[in-house]
Amino acid sequence: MDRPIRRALLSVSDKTGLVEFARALAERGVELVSTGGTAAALKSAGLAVRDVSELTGFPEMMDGRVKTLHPSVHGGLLAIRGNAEHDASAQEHGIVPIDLLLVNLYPFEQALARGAGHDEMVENVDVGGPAMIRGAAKNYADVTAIVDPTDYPFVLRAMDENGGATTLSLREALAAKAFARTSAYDAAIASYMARHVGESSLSWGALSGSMKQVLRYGENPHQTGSLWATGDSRPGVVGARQVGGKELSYNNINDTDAAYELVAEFDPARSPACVIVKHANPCGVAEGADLADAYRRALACDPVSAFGGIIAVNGTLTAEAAAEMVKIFTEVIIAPDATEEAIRIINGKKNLRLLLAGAVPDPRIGTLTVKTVTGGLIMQSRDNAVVDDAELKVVTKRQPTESEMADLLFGYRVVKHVKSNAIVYARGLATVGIGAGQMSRVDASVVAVRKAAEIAAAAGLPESLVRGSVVASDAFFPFADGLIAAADAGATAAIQPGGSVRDQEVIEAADARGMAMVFTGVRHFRH
Ligand code: 93A
Repeated sequence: MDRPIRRALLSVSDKTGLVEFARALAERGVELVSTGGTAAALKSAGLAVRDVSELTGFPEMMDGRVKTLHPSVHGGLLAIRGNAEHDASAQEHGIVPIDLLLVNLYPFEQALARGAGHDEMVENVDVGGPAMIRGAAKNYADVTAIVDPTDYPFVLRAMDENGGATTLSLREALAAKAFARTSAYDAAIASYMARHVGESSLSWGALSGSMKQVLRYGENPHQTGSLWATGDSRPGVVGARQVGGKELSYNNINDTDAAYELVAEFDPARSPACVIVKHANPCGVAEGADLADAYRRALACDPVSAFGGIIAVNGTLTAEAAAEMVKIFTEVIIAPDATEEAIRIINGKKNLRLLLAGAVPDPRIGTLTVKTVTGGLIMQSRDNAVVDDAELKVVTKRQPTESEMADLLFGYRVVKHVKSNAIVYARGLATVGIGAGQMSRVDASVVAVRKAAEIAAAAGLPESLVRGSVVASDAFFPFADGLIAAADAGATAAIQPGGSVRDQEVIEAADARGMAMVFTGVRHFRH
């Protein structure tokens, strides 16, 4: 049986929403116990609250370094309710149960972000807070541990629906979150200390780097993360100036990099272009009359996936483009530059980050890429092959028309930046279907065609935009089936590296369907 919450210990540095939550607990008959600053905030709001020193019998001491580190607190959190031995110990030592713990920690990450000095960083290492969080989370069978103000309503609702108690499933979920929080917190401290003692530079043969930033976490909240600057001075996400929004996450950086590398394939002097990326893959790419037009056209490829995406453009962000972009939720926009008016529009969205990279990188420059493997790492020069430099060969009876050729080159620029196996359908210098990361090339095509059909249906178009498009493949079609699937879907021309032992079969299949096909001789695997 879940026991009603009778006593809560509140100890928070970030006091947002504290008073309202504490009042809601008090109204539900919960006794409030608090540390110094938190208790003061509650008392000044007129709430009855006991100081934690009443529980411990010790004053808060040593500049607050020792406030809650006491058996009265940890016994109250950790005692297993209904366990005879635990109950007896509690009885003997006058320890009262604490049923709910609300803690948020000394703001170590914020101190780091504002460049606080070392002494201040050390003072911002919270000891008592994580200990209590861990204790409460370990004892989730009986104790509710809250580390995030956004969870207040869930806790109150559960109490209201459950006779003043929370449910086991909620406590369990909150415990998982609590451990993720202390883990990320410790990771930030560990990375900071490593840097402090000089472990902030790495060198792997030709590549060396220095730590630029400890990230809140890695790809997932239980992973640590950090950002490193290397000798690669090409304009991009690492060197960019951020002019709005909160700190970038690991995934934001990864996705923004993918978006900017792809948009850099489009020469700004030749055409305004826009890329929208989700999960490191483009979900819409287009050239346009201007950046606003390019954005609208890129968005049309897959407006559903674009939600929460990353946008990259290859020219100075205009107010008109910015005004289009803020219409849906976007995580990051990266551009070489932006007008004052565009910056003002972007800054109107509190959490939207704008990165100004100064210029677009030259896609032909060859730097290194690195990937770790168990026991080591693999390194390679980056894929700096550009389709304009390739020796293109038309292998079919029919030559591509001028507009097919433009779309083929467009599609090949894009497919280079899509995870393999990759298939891209393009039409009118915009993507109309993208199939990414499939183990079979035919499946990549199926995904792209299905996506295009869904988009056409949602937009009320009479037929899929793949009909009359061209298809780009990041590697050769090993058999004719992939090409036939594209032809059946309505593609009129294809571009691919060629080089399969069955090339002849594939060419004959294209000829039989009146398709034009171009070989590039350059493969663009990307994993
Ligand atoms: O300095 S501590 O590591 N020692 C403690 O015993 C302790 N107990 C709670 N930090 C401690 N806390 C932290 O104090 C909490 O994690 C919270 O961030 C902060 C709340 O302090 P106050 O209520 O005085 O504002």
